Amino acid sequence: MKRTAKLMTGVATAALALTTAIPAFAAEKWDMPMAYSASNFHSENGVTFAQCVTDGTSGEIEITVHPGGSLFAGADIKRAIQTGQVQIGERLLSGHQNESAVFGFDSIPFLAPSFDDSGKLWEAAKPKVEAVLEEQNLHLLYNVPWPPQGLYFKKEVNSVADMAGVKFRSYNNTTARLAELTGMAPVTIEAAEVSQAFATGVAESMISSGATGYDQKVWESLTHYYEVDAWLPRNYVMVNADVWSGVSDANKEIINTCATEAEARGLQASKDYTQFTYDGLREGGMAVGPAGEELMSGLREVGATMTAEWLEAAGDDGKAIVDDFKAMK
Ligand code: PCA
Repeated sequence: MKRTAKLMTGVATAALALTTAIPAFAAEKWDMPMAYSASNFHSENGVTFAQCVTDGTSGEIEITVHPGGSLFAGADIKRAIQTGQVQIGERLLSGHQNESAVFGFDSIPFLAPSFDDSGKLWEAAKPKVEAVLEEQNLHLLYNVPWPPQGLYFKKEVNSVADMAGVKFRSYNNTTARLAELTGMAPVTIEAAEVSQAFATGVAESMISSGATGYDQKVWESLTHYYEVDAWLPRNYVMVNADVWSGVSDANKEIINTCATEAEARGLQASKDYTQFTYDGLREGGMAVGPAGEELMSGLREVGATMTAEWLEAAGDDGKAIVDDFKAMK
């Protein structure tokens, strides 16, 4: 009897709390798919951004993050936002160079291999990228670079010749092309699936950041990480343009503030994560260090070919991005 009374009190309190919590407006719920694991710094940053929007708009816009490709796989996220299946989401735009070569500006080998250069390159590319996104019904909120890209193997590699025949996991056109030009066999695999791919032997190598290798515990299958600093690709958080135009000016301002904060916080996390994850790979048992001179010079040759190919594909826009970037240096 006593127990029932206690229970009823609990229910009554909960009901009361519910009534007072119901806001006077119709709250909008936005789903935000993200491709990378929940523990990845981009995903953690996205969760903080989502909370900032939910809090800042007093729940008028409530964003729920779905990390790890759980709602849409990486390759499908952009289309899901464009077509309004979701309101917002994050995607690596260089995965869509088939739509516009401009999206590949952040994956050109050795053009902007440091955080500093990558920031300048983004400044140069921003108007062009935003223009393409606008045509695709997308509004960019913020973007964050991955740490510099290096090579993972399950053997010692000292030259491009040592890469021949290796099964190579790619994540965009650039990485697939790199594989082709170095005699490797590319296979496209989402970051969330790489540990499985390495464990089963579907792939035995990749180019990526220390972050993705660390998140995916690749030391369980791989042995070597070579710092190459090839490029710093970016993740972009985009909102459907129709959804965005329906947002009140006050809420747009709040979201923009949250986005500016997320961009700065994400950049810092990316920088901090670089060394942290190299240390983590080492603790996992991998050999981590700079690529040797012979390997680097071979990669630079391949990089020159890839740069020429990108400039050809991206035409005047591509040339303008590279020229503007070089003028900033
Ligand atoms: N991680 C992502 C993209 C770049 C990176 O560092 C990946 O490997 O898919």
